[in-house]
Amino acid sequence: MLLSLLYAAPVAAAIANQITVDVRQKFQKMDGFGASEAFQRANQIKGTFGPGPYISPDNRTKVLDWLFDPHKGAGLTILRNGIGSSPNNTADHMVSIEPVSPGSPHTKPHYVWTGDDNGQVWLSKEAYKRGVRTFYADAWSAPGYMKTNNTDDWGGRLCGVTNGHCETGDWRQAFANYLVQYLKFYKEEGITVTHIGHLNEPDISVSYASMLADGIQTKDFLEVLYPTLHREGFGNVKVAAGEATGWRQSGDILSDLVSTGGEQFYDFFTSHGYQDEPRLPFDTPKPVWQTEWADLSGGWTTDWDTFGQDGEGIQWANKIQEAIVISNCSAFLYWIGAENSGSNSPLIKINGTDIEVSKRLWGFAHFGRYVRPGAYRVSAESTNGVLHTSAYANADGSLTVLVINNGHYDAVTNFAVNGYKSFKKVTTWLTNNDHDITPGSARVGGRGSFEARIPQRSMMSFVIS
Ligand SMILES: *[C@@H]1O[C@H](CO)[C@@H](O)[C@H](O)[C@H]1NC(C)=O
Ligand SMILES: *[C@@H]1O[C@H](CO)[C@@H](O)[C@H](O)[C@H]1NC(C)=O
Ligand SMILES: *[C@@H]1O[C@H](CO)[C@@H](O)[C@H](O)[C@H]1NC(C)=O
Ligand SMILES: *[C@@H]1O[C@H](CO)[C@@H](O)[C@H](O)[C@H]1NC(C)=O
Ligand SMILES: CC(=O)N[C@H]1CO[C@H](CO)[C@@H](O)[C@@H]1O
Repeated sequence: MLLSLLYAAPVAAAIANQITVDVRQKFQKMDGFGASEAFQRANQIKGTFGPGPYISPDNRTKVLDWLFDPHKGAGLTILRNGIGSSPNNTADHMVSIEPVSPGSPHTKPHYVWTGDDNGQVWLSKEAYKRGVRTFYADAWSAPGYMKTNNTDDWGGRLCGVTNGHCETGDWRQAFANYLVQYLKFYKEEGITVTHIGHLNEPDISVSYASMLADGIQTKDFLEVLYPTLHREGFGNVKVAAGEATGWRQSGDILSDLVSTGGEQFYDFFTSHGYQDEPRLPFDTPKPVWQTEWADLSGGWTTDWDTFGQDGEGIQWANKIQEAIVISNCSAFLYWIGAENSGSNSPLIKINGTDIEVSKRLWGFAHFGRYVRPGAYRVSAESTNGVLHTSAYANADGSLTVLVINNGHYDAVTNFAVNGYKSFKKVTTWLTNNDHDITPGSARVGGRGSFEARIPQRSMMSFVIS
C-alpha cells in the first residue's frame, strides 16, 4: 500500500500552488506575435520557388492557416516583410523596386513594380484574410549604389551618414524617398504597411543583403526618413530603430541614438535575440519588439520537450514569455514562418509536397490566439518557482492567464483574480508532448477564483470572459 502510494503519478498535492492576477496593475500594451517570409520564402509557400515538386493547394491553405488563423493555427498578427535591395531575384535575393542606379542621388529614380514583391504581396493578402493587420516592412540594406561598398551584400554604409563618404554624394534623401515609394506601392495593392525599418542587423557584415550602422549613423538616416514620412502622408507609419543581432548590440545603438538626439526620430525599438538574449528592459519609454530569433543550428525537430534542446517547443514558449515579462517586449517574432529547411529556422517545414508543423508553432499559438493586439499585460505572480506565468487584459474584455509548468510534476493550482468582473467560466488550452492546444475547462470557485491541474512540462492558457 505504502509502496504504491510512493510510486503513484507525481503530483505536488502537498504544495499549495497559488497564482494571483491583478488586473488593476497594468504594464505594456501588446502589439502581437509574428514571423517573416523574406528572401522569397513567401514563394515557397506559394509554390513557385525552386525546381519543385510544389506544395498542393490544400497544403498551402493549411500552412497559411497554421500561421495566421486564430482558430486553426497560431493566430500570428504581425508579418515582417523584406524590402528588397538586390538588382535581381537570383538565388533567394529580394529584388529592389529600383534595381538600376539613376546615377546620382539627385536624378529622378526609375521605380519598377510588378505587384509581386518577392511573393510578399500575395502573402500579405492571405495573411490579411486571416486577420493580420500589422505589416512590418524591413529593408535588409539600401541598394548597392547608395552605399559605400557599391553592393547590397557585405555591409558597407549608407552614403551620407557619418563616416559614409561616397563619390556619388549623399543618398539619405533618395533612400528615404525609396522607402516611401515602397509604402505607396503597397497602398495601391490594398495593404497598409503599419511599421517600417530601414535595415537589418546593422552590427554585422554578411554575404547577403546587409548594411552597417551604429547609433549615430542610425540617427543620421532617421532624421531624414522621419520628416519625409510625415511630409508624404505616411506619418502614421511607425519607424523602427535598433534591429541588431542581440540585446547588448541593440542596447549600444540605443545609447548612441539617444545621446545624439535621435529619440524623436523613431517610434519603436527593435532587437533580435541571437547574439545576446533578451534579459532586461531597454532604457526607452517606447514599445520594444523582439523582431527576429530562431534556433538556426539544431536539426529540424517537431518536439515539445524531449532532450531539452533549443529547437523544442517548451523552450520557445519560455523565451516568448520571458521576453514579455522580463524584457518588456510588446511583440515577439520568430525568424521564418514556413520554408524548406532542415534546421529549426522555420516554425513549419515545407519539403516538396510535404509539410510538417513544429511544436514551436503551438507554443506561439498560446500567445497569438489569446493575447490579441491592444491587450495590456497585467500583474501575475506565482508562489511556485517552476510555474512561470503572465496575464493579459484583452481589448474585447477577456482576460488571459498563461502558465508554463517547467516542473516535472503536475501542479494543482489555485488562481485568484483581483480587479476583474465576476465570472462563471474559464476555458483552458493545453500543449505538451501529447497535446496541441487542446481545449478544456477549469473549476470555477467563489469570489474570482478558479482551480486547475497543470500537467508537468506543459503550457496552459486560461481564458476568462
Ligand atoms: C543578379 O545580381 C547579382 C548581384 O546580386 C549579380 O552578381 C548577377 O550578375 C545578376 N544576374 C543577372 C542575371 O543579372
Ligand atoms: C515598458 O514599455 C512601455 C512601452 O511599451 C514603457 O512605457 C514602459 O516604461 C516600459 N517599462 C519598463 C520597465 O521599461
Ligand atoms: C525532403 O524529402 C526528401 C525526400 O523524401 C528527403 O530525402 C529529404 O531529406 C527531405 N529534406 C528535409 C530537409 O527534410
Ligand atoms: C500534404 O502534406 C502531407 C504531410 O506532409 C502529405 O502527406 C500529403 O501527401 C500532402 N498532400 C499533397 C496533395 O501533396
Ligand atoms: C565590394 C566591396 O567593396 N565590398 C566591401 C563592402 O564593405 C565591407 C565592409 O563593410 C567589406 O568587407 C567588403 O569587402
